[in-house]
Parts: sequence; structure tokens; C-alpha cells
Amino acid sequence: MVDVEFVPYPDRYLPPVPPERALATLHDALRRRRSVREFSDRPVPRAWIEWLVRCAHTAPSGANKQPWRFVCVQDPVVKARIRAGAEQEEREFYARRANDEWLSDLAPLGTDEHKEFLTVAPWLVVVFQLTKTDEGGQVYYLKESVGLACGMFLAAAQLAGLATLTHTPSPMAFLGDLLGRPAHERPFLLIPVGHPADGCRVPRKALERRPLDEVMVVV
Ligand code: IYR
Repeated sequence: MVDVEFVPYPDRYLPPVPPERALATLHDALRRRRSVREFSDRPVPRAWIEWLVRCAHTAPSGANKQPWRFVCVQDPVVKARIRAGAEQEEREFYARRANDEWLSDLAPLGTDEHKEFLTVAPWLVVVFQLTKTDEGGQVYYLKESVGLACGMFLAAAQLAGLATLTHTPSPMAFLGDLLGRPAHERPFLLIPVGHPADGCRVPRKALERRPLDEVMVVV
């Protein structure tokens, strides 16, 4: 047996109210999250973004390799370059790459190749997945790990009253080049973060959730 040091589980969290109440409160916050595409340019302090990354960074990961990097962009010049790169890919996507089924699935969301939010939102958080650790070691369950961290990031932003969008310009390789990231970092998700614009609208279709008994099976 490998000699592993075990310690008593420190700081175990217990909700300050009964679990059902804690969960109902959490659910009420989470269910009101929307993918926002109309952002305000109102600033968000860097300290808040640091908290979001700290929250995301609590995620479990394969062999605790923490195979993620959160590149947080506030520089307007860099945001403008990201927007130009994303809009170029999206023009290609909407004109040629997407098939008819994909385009008809997207129609109720009202999206197109214009991505104004990429220059309006005060922060663009570009999440990279690390295909190797910085030391060159292996990583495991990469998509699962980074996906979990992103979920926690979105939940944290929601609890802070901030708006987010999970944006995936595709292909995303331009983000690595533009941000000067090393070859072992692959773009995973682009998350604009900020406050919703005054009068921000969301598509009605985005409000719908299938009933619980369609998504949950108890055996
Ligand atoms: N990346 C494109 C298209 C797009 C794809 C999916 I799947 C969406 O849920 C939303 C949009 C865009 O951002 O417009």
C-alpha cells in the first residue's frame, strides 16, 4: 500500500438552515440564470472575478490535476480582437458550417454572427483545458473536470447577481493564438461576465425546462 497521509475531514460544510430550505433557496437562484447576450458596460471589480475563479477552482478533477486556466480579459483592445476573431468564425458557421437542423434548432434563440457582447461585457473569461499539466504530466477526465469547474463558475456568478453567457465560437483555436497561450492549453469555453443591460431581453424559448420526471429516473 502506498503511504498516504489521511487527515480528519476539515471544515465540513453544513447548511445554516435545514437542507430542504437550503436547496430550495439555491434552486431559486439557479433557475433564474439566463444565457445573457445583452450586457451593460457597467464595470465589475477584478476582485469579484477572482472570487468566481476561486469558486470554479474548487471543482473536483481527475487525480486532482486541476487542468484548467481562466484567462480573464478586461483590456478593450484584446476584447475587440476576440470579437473580430469570433465574428469571423461565426460568419462562416452561419453561412456554411452549420447544417439545416442545427440552424433550425438555433432559430428560437435569435442568435447570429454579430457578437456585440464581446466588446460590451466588462470581462471575457476564456477557459482553457490543459492537455498536459504545466510540468508536462498527464491529465485525466479532462472535459469532465473542466466542465465541472465551468459549472461552478456559472453558479458562483449567478449567486453574485452577475450575468454570464456560455459562448463557444467554433472553431476556437484563434483564442489560444490571440491570447498567446502555450500549446498544451486548448480553448474550452468563452464566458462573458457582467451586468445585464438595462431592459435586457432573453428568448422565451430559453425559459423552458423539461419537467423533472423527464430528466430524472429513480430506480
Ligand atoms: N456558436 C454560435 C452558434 C450557437 C450554437 C449553439 I449549440 C448555441 O446554443 C448557441 C449558438 C453562436 O454563438 O452564435
